Amino acid sequence: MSRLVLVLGDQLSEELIALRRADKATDVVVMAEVAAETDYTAHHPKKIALIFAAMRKFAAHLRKEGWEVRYTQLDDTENAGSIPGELLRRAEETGATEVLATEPGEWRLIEALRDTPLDITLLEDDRFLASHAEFEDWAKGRKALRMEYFYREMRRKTGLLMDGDKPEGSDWNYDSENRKPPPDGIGHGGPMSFTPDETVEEVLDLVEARFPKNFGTLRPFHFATDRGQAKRALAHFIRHALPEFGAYQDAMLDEHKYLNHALVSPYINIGLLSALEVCEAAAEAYRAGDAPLNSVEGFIRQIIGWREYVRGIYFHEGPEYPRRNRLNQQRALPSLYWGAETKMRCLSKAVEQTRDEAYAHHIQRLMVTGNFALIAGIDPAEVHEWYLSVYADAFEWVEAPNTVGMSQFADGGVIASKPYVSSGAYIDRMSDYCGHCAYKVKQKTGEGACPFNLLYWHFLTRHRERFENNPRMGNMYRTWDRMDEEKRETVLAEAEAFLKRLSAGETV
Ligand code: FAD
Ligand code: DLZ
Ligand code: SF4
Repeated sequence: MSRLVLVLGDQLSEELIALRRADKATDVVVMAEVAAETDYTAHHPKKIALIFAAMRKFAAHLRKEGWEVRYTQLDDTENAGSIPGELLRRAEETGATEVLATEPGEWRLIEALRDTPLDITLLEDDRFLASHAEFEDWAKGRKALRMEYFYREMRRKTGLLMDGDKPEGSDWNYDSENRKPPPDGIGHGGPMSFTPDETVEEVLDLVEARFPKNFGTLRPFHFATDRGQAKRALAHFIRHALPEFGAYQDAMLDEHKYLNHALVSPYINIGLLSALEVCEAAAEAYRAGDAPLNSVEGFIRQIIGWREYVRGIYFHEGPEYPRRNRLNQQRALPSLYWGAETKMRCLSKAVEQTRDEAYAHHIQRLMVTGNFALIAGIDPAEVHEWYLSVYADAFEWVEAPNTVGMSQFADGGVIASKPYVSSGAYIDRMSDYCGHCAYKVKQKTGEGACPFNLLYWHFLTRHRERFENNPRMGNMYRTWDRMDEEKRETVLAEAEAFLKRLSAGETV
């Protein structure tokens, strides 16, 4: 009797455990475009198109390799509308009662599969370097689960940038050489872009017709949608951008959306590239003398460090993690996140780029949109919903720890040892936004003062009880306490007035 083999839209890899365990001669692969997955959040149209196009091409590839694939398109009349529904329909059709599935990256879908009345074997997704058991072993007995120590374990485990049992170049982390402010003319010509082929065009037409109201621009569409293209995009990054990746990793430029970032997260997350092959390509560039250690180490750390670590945290902390709100912030997400006009140049650029590309790089996500939401007191559940929907690489296992934990401190410090908040000075140092802004970054109060300057202090005062004894934040409170009282009162009153205008939907 044949079994069904479930392949989800972010599991598009031939090496997927469910495919490795299946029998090509007798088992039937099930893939389905379904409303339950397109509608659990209002995904960016480019994200839906990327997933559907890559799913359709992967199904064609599997068929060429000799698999029987039952593929359901979103507009098929028989479409059951959900992954469990599609499994049940295909089970009835084929007479199969057993299903091989690779664990989904979201509790919601794991629970839905567990509730499906079929004999479903959920196999642990071994596209990740650390298994659940390894992460739990590492976490056991630790007071704080800090990424840096986990990362060193992953370096040892993979042997990446290792010189015997010592780190290459003798340090584990070269961040002190990174994070330089941007000089003029940095950044390569951007990531490789791909002209839509027939399959992609068909999907674009479908997405355009079915999701006209979702936030985001669908065309032009230039993502890689199969493994061959994703490998070319990776090679392009390694050659043209990796050498300067480290030095200007945190830079932001008004007219330069990608700087030296890779734009490989969507491809790794949906299975077109493996995390290890991406890191090995970077390590090879170092060995060949084509990229310096600070860049290569910085890049590899993001993947075998941060990426693996946040995935471990998501499963370690459990299904209620995305709903945490330890700072009890309640303000609704302002409409500027959905493209309403704002005079704040940094935010308008980050949101505009997000709308057009379904992409913003890490520092835009953390120190512009994330920082603003945190200091303005936005409800982290709404912030989480926004990040989950607007980025092409957003899947809950990776998005929620980054948003709820790292960016909004809503987990109370599981991930970050202090909140990532800053005044306008940080954005000014790392970008060229402020020069084009209606606000004045150097102005602390009064007409035209940068809102980040006001809200930063408002945040610290609101949460003084929680943070003033944090050893990494004492300096901030001492600076605040040294300001004369009248100035402090003005800052807080102006911050309040700003927040009132923000919540009233005025253009700020
Ligand atoms: P590069 O800067 O070139 O980095 C290389 C790779 O490192 C990335 O492709 C990615 O695979 C990995 N990486 C880097 N930082 C992280 C991180 N913090 N966590 C996990 N992987 C990382 N990343 C996602 O993949 N999906 C998300 O939904 C997501 N949401 C985020 C939300 C917030 C609030 C923040 C602050 C960060 C988020 N990130 C997310 C992490 C990071 O911003 C993106 O991985 C990165 O911007 C992707 O672009 P890139 O491929 O050009 O990355
Ligand atoms: C994100 C997404 C979307 C938009 N659509 C589908 C789909 O129609 N079919 C599918 O199998 N997967 C889709 N996905 C990816 C899933 O939502 C993803 O597998 C879960 O969020 C777990 O990571
Ligand atoms: Fe952003 Fe303030 Fe700079 Fe304007 S002045 S771009 S609001 S940091």
